[in-house]
Amino acid sequence: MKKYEISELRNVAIVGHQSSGKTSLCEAVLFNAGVINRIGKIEEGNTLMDSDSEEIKRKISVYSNVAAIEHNKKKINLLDTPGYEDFIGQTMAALKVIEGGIIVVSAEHGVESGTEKTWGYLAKDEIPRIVCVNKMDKEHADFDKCVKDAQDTLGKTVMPIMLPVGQGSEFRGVINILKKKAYIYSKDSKGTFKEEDIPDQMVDKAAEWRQKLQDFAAESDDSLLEKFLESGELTDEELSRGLGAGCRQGTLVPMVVTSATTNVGVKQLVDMIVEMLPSPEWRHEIEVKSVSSDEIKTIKIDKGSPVISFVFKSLSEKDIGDMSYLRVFSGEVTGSQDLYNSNEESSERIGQLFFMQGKKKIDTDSIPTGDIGAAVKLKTAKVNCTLCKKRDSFLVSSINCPSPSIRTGIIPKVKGEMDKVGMGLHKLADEDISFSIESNQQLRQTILSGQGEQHFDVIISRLKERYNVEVEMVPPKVEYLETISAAASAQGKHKKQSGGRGQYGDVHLRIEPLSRGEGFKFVNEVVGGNVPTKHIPAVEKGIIEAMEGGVLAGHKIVDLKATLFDGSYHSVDSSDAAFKAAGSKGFKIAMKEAKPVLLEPIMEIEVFVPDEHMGDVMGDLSMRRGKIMGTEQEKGQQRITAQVPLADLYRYSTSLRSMTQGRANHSRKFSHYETVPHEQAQKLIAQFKKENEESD
Ligand SMILES: Nc1nc2c(ncn2[C@@H]2O[C@H](COP(=O)(O)OP(=O)(O)OP(=O)(O)O)[C@@H](O)[C@H]2O)c(=O)[nH]1
Ligand SMILES: [Mg+2]
Repeated sequence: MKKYEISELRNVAIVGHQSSGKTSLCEAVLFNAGVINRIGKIEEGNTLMDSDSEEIKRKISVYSNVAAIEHNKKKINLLDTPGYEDFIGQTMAALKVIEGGIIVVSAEHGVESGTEKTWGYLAKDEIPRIVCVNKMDKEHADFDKCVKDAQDTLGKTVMPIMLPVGQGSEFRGVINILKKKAYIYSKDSKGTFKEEDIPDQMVDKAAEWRQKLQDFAAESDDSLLEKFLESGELTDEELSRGLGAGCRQGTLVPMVVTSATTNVGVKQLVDMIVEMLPSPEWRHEIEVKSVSSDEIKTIKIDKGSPVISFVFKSLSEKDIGDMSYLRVFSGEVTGSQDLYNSNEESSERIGQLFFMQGKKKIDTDSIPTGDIGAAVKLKTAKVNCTLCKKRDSFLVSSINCPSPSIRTGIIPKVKGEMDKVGMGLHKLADEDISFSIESNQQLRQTILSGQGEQHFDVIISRLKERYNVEVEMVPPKVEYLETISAAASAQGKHKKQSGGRGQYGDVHLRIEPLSRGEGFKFVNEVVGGNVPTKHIPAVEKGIIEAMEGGVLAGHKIVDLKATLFDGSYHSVDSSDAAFKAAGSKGFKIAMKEAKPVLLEPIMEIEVFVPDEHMGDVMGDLSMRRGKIMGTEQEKGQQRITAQVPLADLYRYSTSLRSMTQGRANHSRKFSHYETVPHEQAQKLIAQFKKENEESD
């Protein structure tokens, strides 16, 4: 593949709601550009972008994949992203390395939750974008509704630049409003078309939009405004220039229309990518941090600037090797170059380099400024690492990925394979920044935190395929605690006489509740040396050890004060060990009398939900024993704050998504511990007893 100057490049992410046709659209674009010689189908599992076994099995995109086309002397790197929120980590990685976005909308469904979310991500970074109304050939396709929907929910900046000729099975071409021409496609999905005059019934509509676009273009550029006021008309070239500038400044979001599977309108979409979306120079500069000084520097996006390349994806597979996908922000990455991984603080020798067409590798001796490629067999490069010259040691900021919102416990199907599972998971985590692993010693459970059920399914499937271990998902255990709700006193006497020196320790102690979070306090009130001072720390140690496993369900005991107020000793048989045992014993007896209770973790959650789903979400929260702390209107939706027991939040993300068609989301953080209500506690205690009996 030819190498392109920075001004000739376009890095574009294809984003949008699940199943809107992103991958199919890429397939048509790649076919028209001659990269592939037949149009693959999702149903047949033979598309270039969804070529991974997980994607073929599920018939959805799971990874962000890259492929490039050459069009009108420009190179377009397409990044096809998954629409399912479960794979948001992949989408966010793609958004880190592009300067333009195509938001694909289904012509049948209009703006959906995934449309709004991806629009939000692009808008936040002010990334120029185009809205593409796809599936125009579907029976219920409704272009006018899509325009209205987009203008109402995304904003008036969205304006059609193409109009459909026909709708549903009649959809056969597109009208370019700027050029005042119609392009009528062949019916064989080959993407060939004839230029024609705008059909009579569409002339007025096209003129109406052209007028609006003209007004907009004139307003966005002073020199055009002057011309417009003078002559009342802009040339095609002037109009296109004004609209392109508007798109790059974010004041205009052009809307185009396609059918990916029948390959209609796709050529005009690609024309618009080249004309409207910017080259990588658009960023002008990139902010980096120096590893040594934490100082922030801005580096000009330029061939002559220091090398700054960023790993946004890594893949380790038998058939293609260990690949690190690189976006070169400045300078140039060349084969046999010595670079430095600033995150891992280690040297990297660059070897073979490639441009990627899905999983197909095309050799290159360098990746120029602004371009995207991949390096093979880097030693330490993981997703989010910056590769640059050692003297620079720059760090590019990390991919902005939402923190994992759902958890599951996992256990190996074959006992004793936990180490193998752990190793596999850590390797997968090098490639996927959107999940985390926690080995909880206290609970004796490995807990995965991720983005959704499908995300877990893919991780588990990968573990089996790559590392040959099978695991099962189990509900994550909750870290309960125990405490007391009343004061109690007890004697603990440890006395043994078994030939030779005996053991003797005797203590009287009192325990009293403390407030939540106060932990443990030990007070010595012994008078007259009834417990010799040197053995008192042993008594405290005995109590602390006994607090490790509570009397109700074996959980750690917290929040109490223990006072040692009396005891007795034996001049020969008393020892630290005997007093420690006495301390433990006395404590356990007192515990039973002190009305022990279970404590459970309470999470503070924030739920963002559209007004119409508010009732369902509130009802569900109260079923989950949630206490609503407040609700307020924020950015056109409701923000609910609530305190909910962690035990009742299992699968919350999944049920929230299904209750709201994916339009709500939540975040959570630990708040405090609270007493478990009596009925619930009895169930937990019974369950603990049963598990104990089973393991005996
Ligand atoms: N009729 C029709 N079907 C389409 C069109 N585009 C896509 N489809 C179908 O819609 C389904 C989803 O298409 P994909 O290309 O996988 O959609 P996607 O947006 O990539 O999906 P995810 O990546 O999983 O979010 C498949 O069954 C496609 O064949 C279109 O323009 N017309
Ligand atoms: Mg897809």
